[in-house]
This record gives sequence, structure tokens and C-alpha cells, in this order.
Amino acid sequence: MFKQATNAQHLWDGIVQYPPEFVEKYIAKGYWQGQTLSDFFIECAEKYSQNTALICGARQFSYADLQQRIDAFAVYLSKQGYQLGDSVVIQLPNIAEFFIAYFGALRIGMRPIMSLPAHRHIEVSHFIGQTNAKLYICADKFMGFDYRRLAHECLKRCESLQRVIVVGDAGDFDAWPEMDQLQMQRIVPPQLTARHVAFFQLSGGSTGTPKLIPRTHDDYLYSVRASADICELNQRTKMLMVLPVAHNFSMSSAGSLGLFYAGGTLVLSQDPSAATCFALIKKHGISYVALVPALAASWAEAVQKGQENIFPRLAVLQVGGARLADALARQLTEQYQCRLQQVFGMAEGLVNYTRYDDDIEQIISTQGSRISADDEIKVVDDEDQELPIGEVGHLLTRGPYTIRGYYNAPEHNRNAFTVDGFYRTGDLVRINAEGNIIVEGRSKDQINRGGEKIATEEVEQVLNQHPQVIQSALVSMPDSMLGEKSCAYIQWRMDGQDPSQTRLSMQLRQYVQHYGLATYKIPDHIEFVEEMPYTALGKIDKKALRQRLAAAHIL
Ligand code: AMP
Ligand code: DBH
Repeated sequence: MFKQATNAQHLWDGIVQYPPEFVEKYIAKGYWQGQTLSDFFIECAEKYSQNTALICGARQFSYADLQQRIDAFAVYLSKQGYQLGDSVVIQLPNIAEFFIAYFGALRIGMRPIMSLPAHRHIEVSHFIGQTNAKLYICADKFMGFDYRRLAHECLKRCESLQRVIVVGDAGDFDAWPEMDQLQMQRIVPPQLTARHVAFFQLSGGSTGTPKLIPRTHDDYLYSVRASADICELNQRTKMLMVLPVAHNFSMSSAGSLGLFYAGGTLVLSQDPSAATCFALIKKHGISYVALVPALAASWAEAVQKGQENIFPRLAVLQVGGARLADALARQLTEQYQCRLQQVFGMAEGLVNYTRYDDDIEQIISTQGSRISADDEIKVVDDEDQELPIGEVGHLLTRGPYTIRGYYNAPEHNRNAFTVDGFYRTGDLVRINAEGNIIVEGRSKDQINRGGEKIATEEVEQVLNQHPQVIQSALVSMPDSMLGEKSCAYIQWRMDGQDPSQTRLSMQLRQYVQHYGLATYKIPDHIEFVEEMPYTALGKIDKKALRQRLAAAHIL
């Protein structure tokens, strides 16, 4: 075993570590540089102090301003008694406070959990429960939803939760502190190393509840620096942040952290609509935007309908999170003169980019190539045997920024990782002659709804709890905008007079919503069946259900 910071032993609990020979290699190759995320931002703030780091509505922050607020918030947190190793769930929309909360917490060695605005109390209380989080930071309201209600629910359910800080109208909770009134004091750097877990990303997952992804300072910063270099970000880069700021794509590919590394300016938008974003792109001279395919399609449609074509204004449009259809990629590049970069990544680690100097056909029809020469990639058959180049199989990966296990999930890890530490991505891919990856499909039971991942089992478990549901099966259905939507097949308990199917569908959707699952997990469509089709093994035959959906012309 390698040496660990002895006075922070508990920080390793529940974490699957990289084996010593890999640690040595990643350090020797210069990937892991021993810098914490907190020191990383301090260095950015020193280097680019007077550059504008952040624009959020009418507010602007230089790097120095932002660092000052981060420090003030860190002091506030430590005065409240929070310390090294304490977890905090952060659930904020695209506002400046996200970065102050995130880096402020990291500054004193707290471990943030990156919840998305669409999460509801089932997910948030699960994150709190998994990490014994003591603090929850949220907005008052966003997109018509009141997070203070969610906070009350979590306080009822979660013993560890002590305090809620609300940005906006705090109601019964603590208000976001006024930075000007905070007294500065020296912050004692926490006793932790860059090899410790800095924060938790979230997995869309394919089983039950979302899994927590422990990312270390070292591994995350490597992916950030390397991404910023590949994407050629610099001090003049103006990045528009449209996707949820806490998502791994938004943070690190190359994302906000990549941008800070380069000293550029981040413009936050809470509204992804073409109307709002096109105006921001023009106003701020935005050069770089990352979108999921569904959003790229809706922006293209806005141009089709007469809005000014903003795509040529961008130095690059990144598209990732879900498979970009070749036809849309071609339309974006040819018809809209967009300089496209495809990104295929995962919060567990591995990220692939098409490179700016790739042949245009590669940019249109592949999902790019790995960041690092030490991202080990295997394409295997169902028996884990490696396949010849060009054949479609399961993508396995291991590398300097890919986790070796989910947090506190030994059972799940046994299936999600091979014995020698490769992560089973659940993606079906092939690698072409140029060495680029093409995502051909998926073996995991997941629906990718416009980049938001739904573990079907989680939703089925909720549906099955409804007193009149005998059993349920959630399957994907193609959707022209989102790529995929969800359809729940329900075997229903006939109980005297049943209301109409439309009524039942509405009731079931409300049931899932009230249960407290994230909004995107509510089934888009519901079909009632008397019998489920079964495979030879006796499992519900989802392939048959998908075929039935297609045949019924519901799509
Ligand atoms: P998660 O593990 O929840 O972070 O989700 C990552 C998953 O999103 C990947 O394993 C893929 O299934 C999917 N994904 C991300 N980017 C792309 C892309 N460009 N094309 C196809 N699928 C993607
Ligand atoms: O979908 C993802 O999780 C994703 C996509 C692109 C990601 O985590 C990333 C890039 O880093």
C-alpha cells in the first residue's frame, strides 16, 4: 500500500483506489500533478486576476472578485463548523453562486455532490443519505419548482442533514450570506492531498438509484487541463454555459474548469432557448458553446424558422451527451456552417473528442478519440474477449481519470468493473481505421433522453409500487427532438370500473412525480397491456415491446 494522509484516513472509506503501479505511472507521466482543485482556482485567480471570469445576468466577476467571494464563503462555512471530509449537496441552476459554493466548500476540504436542478427529493435525499451530507445548498425556486419544499422533505428523511442554505428568498432556512458583511480571516488549508476525493459526480446509471462517482483532485484536473489544450481555449475564449453547470460535461469537457484554466470568460444562461441564447451569443461575442444533440436540433430549427444563423459566429460548437445523428451533424456543418466538435464522455471518466484538424467526415460521423494515450480502451464481446478493430462490441476503459469504483457500492462495482479495473461503460461501439470511436448503441438498460440518462429499473420500481400496477417495463421510443423518450408498458390490475386510459396515464405520471423522482424520469408515454411478452429466460422482453411500439405507429 502507498502512503496516505494518516490524519484523514476516513477520507478513503468507501473509495476504490487506483493500484500503486498506476499511481506511480500517472504521476511519472505528469498527468497527476499534486494540485488540489482549490489551489487550481487560486492559481487561475492569481494568473488572470483582472480578466472577467463570470457573467451572470447583470453581474460580472473578475477572477480576483470570484476568489475573494470563494474565500469569504469558505470562512463562513468553517465558522458554521464544517470541516474536512464533510459532504454538501449543491443543487443550483446556472448562477454565479454555484462556483462560489463549489470552490468555497472545496477550500475547506468539504466534498460537494453535484445535484442537477431536475432532481427531486428521492434523488437529493439519496445523495444526502449516501454521503451523510450535513449541508444542502439550493435556490429558492427555479423553473416553477420550489426547492425549499424539497429541503423540508429531505430534512424529514435525512438524519445527517443539519442546515439548508437558500440562494434567493430563504423562507425558513438560512439565507445565502452577504459577502460584503463577511469578515475575512486566514483559511487554514485542509489536511488533504490531491489524491483524495474532491467531490462526487453523478451517474445516470442503469440500476436502481443513481451512483455517486468519486473524483479525485488529481484525476479531474488532468482531464480538465488536457481538455482545455485539446479544445484550444485561451484568455479570449468566451464560453456560453447553457447545459446544467454541475454536469460533468459542463464542468470538465472542457467546460467551466477548462475555461478557468485558460483564463477566459464564462457567460451563464438559465434558459437554453434559441431566443435567449442567440441574443447572449451576439451581445457577448461568444466563441464556444456545448450542447446536447436535442438542443443543437432546436437551435437549428430556430434558424430554419428565420432567426439569424449564429452558428458561424462560434469558433466551435461542441455536441455530446447523446448520439448526434449523422444527418444533423452534416446539416449543422454544411447548411449552417457550424464548426462542430463531437464529445463522447462519461462522468465516470473517459472523454473523447473529434479534433479540430480531423477530416470533416470524421467530425460528422464519429464521436472522436480519447484524451490520453493512457486511456486504455477495449472493445469486447459478451464473453469479454477482445474483438478485431472495426467490429461492434462493449466498450471497456481504464485510465488516468477514470474511476475504479462507484462510492460505497461494492456489489454494484463487481458488475460495473472488470477484475483488472476496467469500467464497463455499457456502450456498444466500434473503432474505425482512423482510430475514432463510433457509438453504435447501448447494452445497459438506460434511456438517453436528450442527454439526460434514465435508469429504467429505478422508474419501474416506482411504478410497481402503485397499488394497481402488476408490473411495468420502461423502454425507449425514438423522438425527433430528444433522440429518445420513455414509454412505460403497464400490466394493470383490473378493478371494477376502470377509468379511461388517458386518465390512468395521467394518474400514473402524477404518481411518479409525487413520489419525488426527477422530472425527466416521468414516463413520456404510457401503454397498458394485459400480458407482458417474455424472453426464453422469463425476463420481460423489452426488445419485443420496442418493436410493438414502432409497429403501433405511436412514434
Ligand atoms: P453518465 O455515465 O451518466 O455520465 O453518461 C455517460 C453516457 O452518456 C455514456 O456512457 C454514453 O452512453 C452517453 N453519451 C455521452 N456522450 C455521448 C455521445 N457523444 N454519443 C453517444 N452517447 C453519448
Ligand atoms: O454524457 C456525459 O456524461 C458526458 C458527455 C460528454 C460527459 O460526462 C462528458 C462529456 O464529460
